[in-house]
Amino acid sequence: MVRHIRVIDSHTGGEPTRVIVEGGPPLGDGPISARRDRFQQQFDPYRVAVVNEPRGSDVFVGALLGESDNPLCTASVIFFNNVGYLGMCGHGTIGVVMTLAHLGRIQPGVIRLETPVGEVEAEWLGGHRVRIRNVPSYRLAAKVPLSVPGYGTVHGDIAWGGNWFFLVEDHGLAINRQQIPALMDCATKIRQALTDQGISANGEEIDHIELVGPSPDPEVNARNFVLCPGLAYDRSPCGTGTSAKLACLHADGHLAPGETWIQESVIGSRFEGRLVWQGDQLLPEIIGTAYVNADSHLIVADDDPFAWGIRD
Ligand code: PYC
Repeated sequence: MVRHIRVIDSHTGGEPTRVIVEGGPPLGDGPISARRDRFQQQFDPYRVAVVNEPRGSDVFVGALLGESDNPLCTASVIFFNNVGYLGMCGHGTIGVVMTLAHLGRIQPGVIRLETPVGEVEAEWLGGHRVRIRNVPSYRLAAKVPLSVPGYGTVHGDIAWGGNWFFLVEDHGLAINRQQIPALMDCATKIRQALTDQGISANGEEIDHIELVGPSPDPEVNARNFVLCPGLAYDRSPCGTGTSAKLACLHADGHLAPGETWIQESVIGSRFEGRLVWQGDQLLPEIIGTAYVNADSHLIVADDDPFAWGIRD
């Protein structure tokens, strides 16, 4: 038997998103959290086939487009990666919007998307630019001390931006491409130290590590290096990570609602971020660009020993 899965690839600031638009797992209907659980429990091989080697890589974020129960939402989206499922994904949402534009399913303007952690607003601004209004972000704890083998004690803020982040400034490393091996080592050890020392976000795993530092460009507010759950680093400035950072800045009195924050990634791609009031909620907004770079059919054939990908 041969299955075909149609996917559309894009990248947002260098970080890839692969959207399943046809031939995905038959998750049925019901609340998105139940469909995400069904994906994980009964159809996980689709995740591995789509984003892992040999078709993908550790860097890919996958997105399954589906119908939404909510008539106000254009679609539902379940994000996944090389090791599991994500609550939200900022760069991925920007990629999904450009994918919907590529398919001719949307025109420039505002849409709503349903994700497992809540509804998000997105606006195709025309061209390759997209604005997303994320779920509410907040800081849970400030300057939590953490002893990291080889690095001494560092301090991190625990913050939610649609995923859980540990944001560290006192890591002692420059954030640039040449330092990527050192940044990987430091962030991986921080992640392990959180696990070893039982530090969580009220019992939930903190699975994203964000190292923050200055950019050489005075027009940029900060650069980051974000380690994702599957131990790949985000090539984009990370939409949920930027959301978490905005929440920390606001909590410290360093960012007023409406003020712009330019966040740069370790490879130099940029997001424009700000916090905006929506009713009584302060929500993070991110503007970024994405480019569709493939529209293809994956072939999953029974006689291929790695048809369903290489599981991590
Ligand atoms: O942009 O939110 C994001 C993200 C999460 C993981 C990779 N990118």
